[in-house]
Amino acid sequence: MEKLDSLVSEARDAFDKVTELTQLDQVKARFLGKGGVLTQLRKGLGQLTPEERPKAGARFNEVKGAIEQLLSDRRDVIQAEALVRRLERERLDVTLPGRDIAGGGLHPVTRTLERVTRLCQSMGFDVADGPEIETDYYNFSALNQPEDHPARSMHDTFYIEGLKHLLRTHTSPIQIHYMEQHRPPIRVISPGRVYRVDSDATHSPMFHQLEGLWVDETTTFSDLKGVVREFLRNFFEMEDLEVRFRPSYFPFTEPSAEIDMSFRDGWLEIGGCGMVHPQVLRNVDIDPDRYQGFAFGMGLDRLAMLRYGVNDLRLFFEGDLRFLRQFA
Ligand code: 2NL
Repeated sequence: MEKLDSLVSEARDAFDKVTELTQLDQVKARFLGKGGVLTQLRKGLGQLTPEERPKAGARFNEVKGAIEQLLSDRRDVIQAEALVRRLERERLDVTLPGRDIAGGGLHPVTRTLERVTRLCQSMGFDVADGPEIETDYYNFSALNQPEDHPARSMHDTFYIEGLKHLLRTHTSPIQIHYMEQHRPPIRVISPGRVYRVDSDATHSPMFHQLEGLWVDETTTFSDLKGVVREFLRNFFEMEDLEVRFRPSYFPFTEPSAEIDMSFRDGWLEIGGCGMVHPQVLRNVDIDPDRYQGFAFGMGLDRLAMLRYGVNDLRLFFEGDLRFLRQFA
């Protein structure tokens, strides 16, 4: 029983040495565990005489209670110290100025798209959208593009799982859908992303087009010239901008022309146009003997490059914020 007296200070010393909760459990086992010192001592009580036993039992309980109290106190201290350390580590200086929220901005091609959309709406055009994955029919056949036309080759077109679906190579399929759903008079523009197997300083595999379509009973080539010229003069805010129509060929227009605009000392090709081919009208169940119309197409990225003075198309699609921030 003498052992009981020194046990409390022995436990105090052992607990005080511990600085981590996990270690504390090990030391606790040494004193209070199944194979611990106290359990051994309690077994020894059985060897005492019945007279000795009550006093020794009471003393045993006293010591056990004291050790349990020491353990619990030490645990509180360790936890409190850990909390102080953590608060110190995670200290927040609430007086620091906040971080700026980076201001976003519209992409220069998006700004151009919104500008041409607004402009065409003011000229009475509706705005239509459509899927970027198209069928061969809407992208080619409906537009009078023959089966053996070079644009249909794998070389120029991104096909998707076979030859039936593809990424649209122009925005014309939007207008085919539109003509299937609307009857003349039709005045619509279709800006959007298009895709071609092509990549260099002036060609990106993804680029943007703007197409316009006007179909009515008396719509003529001179209406086409007036609309395109007015559009370009408004877009570039140049009242004396010259526009030139140069004979060309597209399967979906007849006659067809390239659109050139005056630029520095010469001419710059900016798009193509023509009178909608009678077969295209027939394909959407519009009678070509009663209706006629014109269509034009331009590269939106090209318009954006000219407006903002950018000389490499790829800069638009590399996602370099140092470049893009200049337009926000
Ligand atoms: C270009 C040339 C052009 C069209 C697009 C068109 C659409 C329908 C019917 C007939 Cl639904 N034509 N679109 C016509 C001529 C030229 O685009 O150089 N684009 C960048």
